[in-house]
Amino acid sequence: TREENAVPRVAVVVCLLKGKTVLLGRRRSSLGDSTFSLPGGHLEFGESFEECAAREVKEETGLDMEKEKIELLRVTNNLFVEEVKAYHYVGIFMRAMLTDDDHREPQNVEPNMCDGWDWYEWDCLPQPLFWPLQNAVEAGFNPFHASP
Ligand code: 8DG
Ligand code: MG
Ligand code: MG
Repeated sequence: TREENAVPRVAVVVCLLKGKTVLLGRRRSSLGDSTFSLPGGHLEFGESFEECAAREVKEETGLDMEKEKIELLRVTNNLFVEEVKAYHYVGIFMRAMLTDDDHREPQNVEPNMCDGWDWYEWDCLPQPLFWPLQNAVEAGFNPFHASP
């Protein structure tokens, strides 16, 4: 059943690319537990998408990404209807890249929320993907080809 006061929330997620790979981690969360998802989280009041993306990447991986180099790729509308609760997220997919000479590695800063980060090729994504990410992939989303 829907909660009477439920509202859509904005989620900013980041496709952090390095060469031919993208960064994913296995979630530890009541929503999408044990599925692979992008770093990201909720847009805070007053933030730009780029600021939110940089903040979430920093909070979750320890990596400092310049917000000027983060770009908007796609917007999706996601409804999760569970037995007891419904969630409605507007998903803002951003892209940031590590250059080939940048050898910084992500740290698992929030080990209670993520099993750890790893780099995956788009043709060989781990399963299962977090549902909104799976949907985007099935709809043809590809952060290596998408242009903002
Ligand atoms: P915050 O408190 O740091 O703001 O949030 P979080 O604890 O990091 O939240 P999250 O669950 O990682 O992200 C917020 C919501 O974003 C999540 O519950 C559903 C939505 N979301 C998508 N797609 C993705 C995705 O690929 N990765 C992540 N992390 N969240 C996603 O719709
Ligand atoms: Mg998160
Ligand atoms: Mg977060």
